[in-house]
Amino acid sequence: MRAPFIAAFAAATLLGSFAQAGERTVTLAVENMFCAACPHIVSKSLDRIEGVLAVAVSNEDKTATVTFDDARASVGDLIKATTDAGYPSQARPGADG
Ligand SMILES: [Cu+2]
Repeated sequence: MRAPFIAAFAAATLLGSFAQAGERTVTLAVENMFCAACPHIVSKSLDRIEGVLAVAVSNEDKTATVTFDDARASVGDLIKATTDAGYPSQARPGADG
């Protein structure tokens, strides 16, 4: 009777790790944001990426905080999107994790 118990435990553990693996938030330091329209452009460029769940751009801090599904998008994808839109960015030290 031990095997079913172990299988159920393993399944629960697996589900738990899946739930944690998917969603990830990173803060990007964004260059070239000089006017009120810039944050919208940066935000749009990130929103377009498949797997991006939420974007919050701060014109004051010159940052973009992005929540994304790390099975469908990577930090590199985010950086490429803002850079292609004219706003080079990089992951904030220590924020990548
Ligand atoms: Cu602008």
